Amino acid sequence: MLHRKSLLVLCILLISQFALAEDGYRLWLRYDKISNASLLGKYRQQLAVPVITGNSATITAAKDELKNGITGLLNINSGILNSYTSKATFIAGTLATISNQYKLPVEKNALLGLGDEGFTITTKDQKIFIIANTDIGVLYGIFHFLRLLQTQQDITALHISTSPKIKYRLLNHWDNLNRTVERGYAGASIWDWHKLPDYIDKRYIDYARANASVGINGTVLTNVNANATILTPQYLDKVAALANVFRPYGIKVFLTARFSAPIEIGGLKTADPLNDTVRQWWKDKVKEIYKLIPDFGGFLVKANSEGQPGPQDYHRTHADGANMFADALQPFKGIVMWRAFVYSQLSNDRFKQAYEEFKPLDGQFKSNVILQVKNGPIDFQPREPFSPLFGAMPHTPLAMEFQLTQEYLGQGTHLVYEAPMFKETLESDTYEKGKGSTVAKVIDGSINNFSLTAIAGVSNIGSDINWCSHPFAQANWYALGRLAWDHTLSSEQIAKEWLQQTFSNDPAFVNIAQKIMLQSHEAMVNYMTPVGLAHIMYNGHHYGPMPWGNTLPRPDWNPVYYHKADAAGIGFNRTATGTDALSEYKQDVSSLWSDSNTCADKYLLWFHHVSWNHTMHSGRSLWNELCYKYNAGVDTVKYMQQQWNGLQKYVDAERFTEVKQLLNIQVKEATWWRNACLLYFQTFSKLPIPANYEQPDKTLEYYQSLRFPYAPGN
Ligand code: GCV
Repeated sequence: MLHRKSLLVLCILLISQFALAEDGYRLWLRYDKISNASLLGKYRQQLAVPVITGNSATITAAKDELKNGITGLLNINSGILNSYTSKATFIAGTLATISNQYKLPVEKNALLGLGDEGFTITTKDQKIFIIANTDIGVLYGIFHFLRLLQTQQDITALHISTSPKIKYRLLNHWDNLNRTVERGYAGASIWDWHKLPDYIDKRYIDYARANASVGINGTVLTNVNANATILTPQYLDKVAALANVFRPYGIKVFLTARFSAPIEIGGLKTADPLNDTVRQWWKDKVKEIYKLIPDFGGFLVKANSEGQPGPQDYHRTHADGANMFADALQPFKGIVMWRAFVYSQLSNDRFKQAYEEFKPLDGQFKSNVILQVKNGPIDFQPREPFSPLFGAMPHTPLAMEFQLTQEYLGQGTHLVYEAPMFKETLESDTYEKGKGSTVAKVIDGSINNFSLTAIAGVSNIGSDINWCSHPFAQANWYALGRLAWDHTLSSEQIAKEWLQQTFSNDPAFVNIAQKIMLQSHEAMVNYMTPVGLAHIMYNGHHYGPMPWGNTLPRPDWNPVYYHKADAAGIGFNRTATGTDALSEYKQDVSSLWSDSNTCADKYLLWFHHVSWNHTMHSGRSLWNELCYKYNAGVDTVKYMQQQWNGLQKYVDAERFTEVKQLLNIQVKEATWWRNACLLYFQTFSKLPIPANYEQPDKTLEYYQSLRFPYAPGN
């Protein structure tokens, strides 16, 4: 008897523990009850009689979301009505469905100007209206409204109108069909290809909700290092099942196309893009895809890069290759995202190669091709100057590719909020059409008048319960969506609203946690690659420092190629006396960076080989500046750790402890980066690390002896 009783108590304990589990699965869509009683009262009144008009899978999703939201946040059980009643306090729907039922609260033309995805949220006659031209606009409006509630905004007089600045707002998954994720640090791929199409994991729906909540409207399901199997009928059925789940949330699926697929799965002898049989093969394949997925988005292609096949295998150009896909997709309104991440070894500087290959092709791509360019010229380093292709291709739409997954940014263990890094690139001035021609304006199409615009984030999502492994890595997914919708939002605002929704609205928490986030990127640059260093990580898995790396067959895979440290100094001379990569930028940009005395410190070693005694803007010598920055990076992480530890009372035990443990690792790893790099560079500078800094407690040989054969994500 006693035994049964204690079993019962144990069960109740376990259940209540489970109910309180804060595993991060809910992301920023938590909808926990609002504790501020007066706000709760007002919100309840305003949502007493909610109406959502319309009738589609998307409107059902909008109703479900609002229902979920208000049940959780307001703890009320309002049924969502389908049509207008005079008692309605909240009305959402399309222009067409609302104008049938109620006098429009805003000018019709203003609404039409919001396009296919925009919406307005307006208060009139003490009622809140969410109106859009399409059902998906309504869903976006509902998510925006729920964000207002979750961040506890005043909703008494709302006048919001917004539409996305970028047309295609995408995640790029580097997910393989065997469920490994290239450069993924959050577990296995969320796509369970084996069980698809019959088994629909609940995660797929929550993934779609999360994306739609920040305006992400497309997903490339497969790795750019592509596998042709995804294009076989068996796998296309699986892709179609995912597309069916995502469609109500406005998310289109895209696939990566392996250039050699006609040979591998089509039995052809060639994949030459000018060969008629090959062209027909792709046309047939595309037709087959659209039959299954009528709103299929198109292809993302990595060609002639890092061993991937491509048009150059047949002495054709990237434009020939891209246009072959464009022709096949054009009848269905599909697009080709052709990646510009190429570095063929033929030139004297990897920095220059994408420009060298693509600039001459400007104007040669079909109108449904967009060139997808990484933010910097090399490869997602902690800090890069913007890619010189931005500003150099007036006749070709350019998409931005950011990397959310932290391949070079501390992988799964470092808290690094990436929005400041994204903003730094977006706000850089290319001077393409004079001052103010920012990268953001190049990619939103406004500089060259393109309507085909895109921004992509290499996904950091995996099967881990909290999706992204590090609780703060979710913020990078969130930020990508928010900035793709509106690149003028500030990093501060995005951090704040993410924290409020994900953790707590208490200003005592938000202010400090926001500071932690905002200093994290600069801290990481400092403890990894300060003053314009780049690409000094370990070979292969890219985990940890290896500035001494010099064993790979290609020079531009080796860290020593990038820093060029020697007895005279350090850095890569990319001025006219060096590789002249600077000349790929407009004169107004290159002149900012071409003189080592005036070049911004943060880019100095990107463009100059300078002596260890070079005087920096701080007045310190370069060597002392390196010591200063490396130490500042470590100190900031220690400070972040201290600040986080002070937040214990505001955060649930699970996530508090998780972040605390990860910050402990980050402090260790930042110290490792600092010590290994300074000790190595010291072998050239022959200068002491100033005594006021913590001295390395291990030898360079020790750091050089470390091996990580099983580092993840490779
Ligand atoms: C998908 C870097 C990464 C590769 C990645 C490549 C790319 O080189 O290390 O894993 O491959 O970029 O963006 O194509």
